[in-house]
Order: sequence, then structure tokens, then C-alpha cells
Amino acid sequence: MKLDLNMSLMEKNDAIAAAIRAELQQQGVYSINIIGSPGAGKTSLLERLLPHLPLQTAVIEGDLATARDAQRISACAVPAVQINTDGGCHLDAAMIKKVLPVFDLAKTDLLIIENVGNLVCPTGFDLGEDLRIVLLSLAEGGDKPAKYPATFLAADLVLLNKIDLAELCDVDIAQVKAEIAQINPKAEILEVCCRKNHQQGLEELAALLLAKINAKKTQE
Ligand SMILES: Nc1nc2c(ncn2[C@@H]2O[C@H](COP(=O)(O)OP(=O)(O)OP(=O)(O)O)[C@@H](O)[C@H]2O)c(=O)[nH]1
Ligand SMILES: [Mg+2]
Repeated sequence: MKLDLNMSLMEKNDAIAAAIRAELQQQGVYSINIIGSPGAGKTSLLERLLPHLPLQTAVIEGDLATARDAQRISACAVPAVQINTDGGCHLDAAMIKKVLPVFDLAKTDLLIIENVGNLVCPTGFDLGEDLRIVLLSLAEGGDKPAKYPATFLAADLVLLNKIDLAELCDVDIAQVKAEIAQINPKAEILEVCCRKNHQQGLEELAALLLAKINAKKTQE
């Protein structure tokens, strides 16, 4: 792949993302990029969702420091690699490209990338994904879609997590959904709860993802 020296940072990222997308497509790997604030429940979502997916899945974890999230995913018997950004507030396509050889892509159906916890910075960086999920914790307050519209505009699927805390946090779920629909009418919205013993919406989410993966396969 050729990268022109005069390319802007974003042009370079987009060129690498396009190469990743082509490689994953060639290997028959569907990919998902999950974006959400620190603590929104991204890793919890994966811990609860992975058992519902009858697929060979690989996970890339992005965090400023520690390998804790990759360890949590490995404990689910799913291959995981941790990227530490050492202060960086988002993953970029070059970081993904570098770690891809860790996985046996020929034997992988699904690659899930958990971005660095941040509702702003990851938005502009294409990672070569097929599907972008924005995970919103309702405990953060229902006004976040309106305040961070670019992130929700770029979402294919918005997950409303911590649905168990909505009432406690005075969040009107119907209002949140209406505000997301106003920003991005195309985004699908699902309610989930990722607490270990109070799971909700995970089977529905797994079915939705499997349908999307199958739809892409039949297009090819
Ligand atoms: N009440 C409630 N707590 C949840 C839910 N999902 C996750 N949590 C809790 O939220 C906290 C943060 O969860 P994580 O899964 O580590 O969040 P994260 O988005 O991966 O965090 P970072 O990777 O640090 O950005 C944990 O204490 C979880 O147990 C939920 O649906 N309801
Ligand atoms: Mg996490």
C-alpha cells in the first residue's frame, strides 16, 4: 500500500482503513467498532454477548493503559489482543493493521474492536469496520446524543446500556430514542443491560448481528 507524504492524517487513516476493509473482506471477516464513554459498559457488553454468538470471534481492545480488558475477554475463551495508546484518546487504522497478524483471520468470522473509552475522539477514525456501534450508558444522562451529535450521526447501531439505571437516573428512554432518531434516523436502537445477573437484550442483539453478517455474506 502506498501512502503519499502529502496526505493529511485523516487521508492516511482512511487509506489504511480501506486496506484493512479489503483484507477482512477477502478473508470473510465481518468487523465491528464499538465506541462509548469510559465505563459505559463496552467490555461488559462483550462478556455477555460473546456466549450468544456461534462464531469464531476475535477481539481487539483499546485502552490508554493496562491489559485488563483483553484479560476479561480471554477469560471468555475468545482470542483478544490489547492495544495501549499511551495517552492517545482513540484507536486509528494503523494500530489495527499492526495487530491483525496476531489473529488467524482465515479461521475468524467476526472481529470486534472495543475503542478507547471516549465519546468524541474515536468518531472521525475509520478502522475498516463493517458496522459501527455506539454504546450509550443511560447512567450518563439522556442528553448525550444531543450534546455529542457527530458520534451518534456516525453510528449504524446505538445500544442504550444500563437500562436498569434509567429510572434511577431520571432518564426518559423514549425521549433519548427520539433525540437519537432526530440526529440519525437510519441508526437502529436497542436497549440492553449487561449486568451479570440482570442481562437484557443480548439475545436480540446477537440475532441482529447474525442477520447483518449473513446479509453481507449473501451480497458477496
Ligand atoms: N448497572 C449496570 N452496570 C453495568 C451495566 N453494564 C456494565 N455495568 C458496569 O459498568 C462498569 C463499567 O463497565 P465496563 O464494561 O468495564 O465499561 P467499559 O465501557 O468497557 O469501560 P472502559 O473500557 O474503561 O472504557 C462496571 O462496573 C460494570 O459492571 C449495566 O447494564 N447496568
Ligand atoms: Mg472496556
